[in-house]
Amino acid sequence: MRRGSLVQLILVAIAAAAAGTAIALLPNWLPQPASREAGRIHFVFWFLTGICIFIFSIVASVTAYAVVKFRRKPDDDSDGPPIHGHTGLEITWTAIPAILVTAITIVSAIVLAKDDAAGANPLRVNVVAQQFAWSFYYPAYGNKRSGILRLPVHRSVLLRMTSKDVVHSFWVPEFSQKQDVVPGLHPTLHITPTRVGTYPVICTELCGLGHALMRSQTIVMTETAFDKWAHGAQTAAAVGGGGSSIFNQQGCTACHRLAAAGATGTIGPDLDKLAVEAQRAGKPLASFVRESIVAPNAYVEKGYPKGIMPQDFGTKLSKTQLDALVRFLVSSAKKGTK
Ligand code: HEC
Ligand SMILES: [Cu+2]
Repeated sequence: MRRGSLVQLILVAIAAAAAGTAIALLPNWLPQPASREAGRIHFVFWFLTGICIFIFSIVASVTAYAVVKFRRKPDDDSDGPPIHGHTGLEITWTAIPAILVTAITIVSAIVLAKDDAAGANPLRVNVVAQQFAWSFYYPAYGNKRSGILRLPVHRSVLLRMTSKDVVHSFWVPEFSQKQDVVPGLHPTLHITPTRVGTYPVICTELCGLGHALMRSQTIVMTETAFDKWAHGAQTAAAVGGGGSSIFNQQGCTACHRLAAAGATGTIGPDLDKLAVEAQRAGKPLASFVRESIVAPNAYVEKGYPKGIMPQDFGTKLSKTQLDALVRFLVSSAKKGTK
């Protein structure tokens, strides 16, 4: 190859590498990582992307060079010269990919092993998925239940997952890990949050009519704030809890708007308008509220999908809890209409 051709080849390769790097870096492809594990996964991602840009620049430059340099002349119908391989070239294009693939394997294996190492004393949280809601239980705090995944920052957390019905999949984009939740299996996922903040919890497995609505939140808090929440909530649960705290703990807030509980959900009907809704259903307020919780399908509010509201509150809540909840909703509805 002549010197000038080599320079052209290198120039095209540099241009291709620059274009590849711009496409990789300019759009914000990935969310800012919020866990130690996500940081490592992002490292693997960029390691791979770097290798891809390198390979791309070689392929693009050789292709462009060949297309321009060896273009057929308009009146040239002859065959090209026969070529019988090139041992040096073949060794090179086998050895380089082999080295790269081995490097990817080693880096990925190290990251997988590190990400799975939960340490001796992780905070255990049981994650329960069901059509179409997430519940989180804290065995270390009297099996405290929450509709929101609250985690202390910088603490190793081990999530153990259960599905009550079909296959769901747990995903927090900022944690970079996805875990399928298959009925009958109890997969675990290890997370060490590194950033205080609120991030979405998303179901990423098509699981039925309400799949798109199967969302919650994870709130990463300081150790002190988490302790306060965990212990405070436990006491409330121990005494049966007021209607407002039951409303929060049971995850009603994720789907309903209710000023009295500071809830802003939009998946289900606005519970600040309960009095009007009961009237429309033609039922007394208290029995309408009770029926809506215990048997949501008995009356389905117009414009809202059937079967999204969990069907098992009737069995999950104790009688005292249910009474408190109904009292709370009825009294806030009455206040709302005054
Ligand atoms: C996954 C979302 C979701 C959750 C969680 C949820 N709901 Fe609902 N809820 C709905 C939807 C959707 C409807 C409307 C369809 C229906 O009536 O089944 C509804 C209806 C209702 C109604 C009847 C309102 C009306 O105007 O008809 C009441 C009352 C109610 N929910 C209370 C609660 C309470 C209390 C909780 C917590 C214990 C709760 N919901 C949890 C989605 C949810
Ligand atoms: Cu789901």
